[in-house]
Amino acid sequence: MSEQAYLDLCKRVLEEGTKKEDRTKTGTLSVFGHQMRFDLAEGFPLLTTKFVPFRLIVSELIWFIQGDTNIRYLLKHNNNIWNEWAFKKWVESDEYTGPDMDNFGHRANEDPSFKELYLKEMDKFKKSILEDDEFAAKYGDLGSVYGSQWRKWRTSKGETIDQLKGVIQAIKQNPDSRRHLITAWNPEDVPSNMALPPCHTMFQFYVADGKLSCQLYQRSGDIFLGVPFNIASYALLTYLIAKECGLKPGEFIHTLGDAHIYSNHIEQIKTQLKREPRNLPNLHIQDFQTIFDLEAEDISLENYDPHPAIKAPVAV
Ligand code: DHF
Ligand code: TMP
Repeated sequence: MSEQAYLDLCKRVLEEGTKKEDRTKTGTLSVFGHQMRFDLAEGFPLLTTKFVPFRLIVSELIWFIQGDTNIRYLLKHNNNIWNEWAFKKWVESDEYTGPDMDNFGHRANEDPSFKELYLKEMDKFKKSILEDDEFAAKYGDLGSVYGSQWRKWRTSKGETIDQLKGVIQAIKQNPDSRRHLITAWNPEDVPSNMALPPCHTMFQFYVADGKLSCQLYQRSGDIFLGVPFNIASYALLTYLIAKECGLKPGEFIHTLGDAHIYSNHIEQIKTQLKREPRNLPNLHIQDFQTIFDLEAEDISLENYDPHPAIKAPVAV
């Protein structure tokens, strides 16, 4: 059961992690440098020790694949995982005249009456993104995040590079190459030009024995919230590219830099660790020509039987 690699990471950080302050002022337990391996033949690596909302992972990945960086697409798919970072740009802008939303992440966790006010402002924000084209173009866009770097990397000559298309073509034409690499970390864009500098910074594909493997270097991993999504997202991307290239899925290797558990996620992780992992689900993908034509409805899971969801606040 390949979920064990994730549970081992949780245990390691609880046992060996160093107390470390962080940008969000939440506080973490952290280790530096950790590697997990998932054999994709064993099933799809979506955690079963808590419910992980697979449909959000699918719509986020399709958003990346299509080169989109505006949360409007996500909102249309009822996916709210990037809202806070767009909202932050809005409430910090000169045009915002509503109630003070300074430090909304922490205040919403601590003060119920502020939380109500915040949720109201957030609802207004979401409505404007969905209904007002001009507003959406200005405040829905997260900047040069993943979709933009994968599909439209800007060169010094003012041209763009489609890294994803290039790598898929290279896997088909020259599978043995050691250069099947995509990078999202553009030093020119960090930190001014993006909502959040990329966490999953670089990934590489590898073909051997008719199987496609992928290794990700993630500079920073929120073990309870982000990492389960990241594992499933890159596993899904590997399945999709393997299918397009006529290969079988091999391994997903997840290498983490600063791997941390936020101080307000410790109890949740302990609850999760008491649970018995179940069989992994299976992935079902409709036939397709290229991954660029895929829609969220083309991808589904079979036999996903997780333990109940566990809630936790996200550090903004
Ligand atoms: N910031 C931090 N501090 N941690 C993150 O994991 C993170 N991830 C980002 C953006 N910024 C981040 C993008 N990915 C959730 C999962 C992934 C994600 C953002 C948020 C999340 O909150 N997951 C909840 C369910 C959310 C829902 O159902 O809408 C979960 O319980 O998994
Ligand atoms: P940082 O930029 O200060 O490292 O903060 C980013 C936080 O978001 C950190 O806790 C890692 C987390 N994160 C993930 O774990 N996975 C993701 O995919 C994203 C976007 C963020």
